[in-house]
Amino acid sequence: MEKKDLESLKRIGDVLKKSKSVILIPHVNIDGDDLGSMTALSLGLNSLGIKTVCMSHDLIPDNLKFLRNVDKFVFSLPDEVFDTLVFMECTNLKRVPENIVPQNIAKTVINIDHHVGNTLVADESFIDISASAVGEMVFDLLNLMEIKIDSEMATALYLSIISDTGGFRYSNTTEKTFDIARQLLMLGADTSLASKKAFLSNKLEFVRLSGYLMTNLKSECGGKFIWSHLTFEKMQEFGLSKKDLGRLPETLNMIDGCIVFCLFTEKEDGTISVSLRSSSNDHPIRDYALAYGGGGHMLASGCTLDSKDLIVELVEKIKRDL
Ligand SMILES: [Mn+2]
Repeated sequence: MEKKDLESLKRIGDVLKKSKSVILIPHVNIDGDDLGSMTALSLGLNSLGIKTVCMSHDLIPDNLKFLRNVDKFVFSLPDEVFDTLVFMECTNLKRVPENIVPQNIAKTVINIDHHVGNTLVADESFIDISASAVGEMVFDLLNLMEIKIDSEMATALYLSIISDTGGFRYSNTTEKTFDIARQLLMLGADTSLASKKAFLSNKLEFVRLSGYLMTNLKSECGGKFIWSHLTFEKMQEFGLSKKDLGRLPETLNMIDGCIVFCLFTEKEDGTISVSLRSSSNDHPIRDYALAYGGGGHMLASGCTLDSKDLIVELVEKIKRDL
C-alpha cells in the first residue's frame, strides 16, 4: 500500500474509533460491493461498541439479504445527527441519494471509493482505483483498526469482492484480490454461499426476462457492439422491479467477439439508465458515461439519459468509434 493511502486509512480509522455513532450510505442502486463493505464495517464498528446505521436509497436485492444485519437497514434518514458519515463508493453527488446534505447528517464525512474521478467533498477520503472492490479497502481498514474480522464479516467482504470481479473473472482481479480472498476464507467466510447468492440465485422471472432480451439483442459492427433496450413496460410485464436487475448486463454480456456491450433500461419516469461494458482496454467506455453525466470504471460504467431519444445518439457514437 502506498504511504499516502496508509496515512489516509489511519486517519479514517482514528475518526471512526473516536465516533460514538456512524451512518453508512452506499451509492444509488446498491450492489454487492457496497452492501458487503457496509455490512462488514458496520459489524466491525459494533464490536467496538460504536452505534451504526446503514441507510440505503434503494431496497436490498432479495438474493443479497443473507448477510447478517441486512434486515436492520433503513431506507430513509433517521432524525438525528451522527458523529460520522461514511459514503461507500459514491463517486459524485449524482451517485448520492437525493435529499442527502452531508453536513446536516454528521459532523465528519468519510469518502471510501475505488472509482476513477471521485469528486465527492469529504473531511477524509480514501480512494484506491487499483482495488477491485471497496471490500478490499474495508478489509485493510478493519485490519489497521485492529478489529477482529469474524466469519460473517468475512462472508460480507468476500461477497463484495466476487461481486465486483465477477467471481475473479474481470481484469481488475489482482494478486492482492486473491490474497485477501484467501485470508477471508481462513477467517471463516462462507465462500460457496456467497457465490451461490451472488450468481446463482436469480428469480425465475429474471431468467425469463433475460431470455426475452437475449433473443432481441441488437448486433452492430459485425458483432463487436451488442446492445439491448428494456422498456419499463416489459419489466413490469415480467413482474420485476429495478432492484431485481442488478446483474442483468453481466447475464447478457457473454458473447464471443463482443467488445462493447450496452444495456438501456427505461425507468418509471421515462429516463434511461445505461450500463456500459467493454472487454478491451483499447476501447474504454467511461468517456461515453461521462458525456452524459455518469461515470465508473474504464471497462464498466453507467449514466442516465434524460429521454429515450438519446439512445440512438449514443448507439451511433459507439458505432462510429468501433
Ligand atoms: Mn465497487
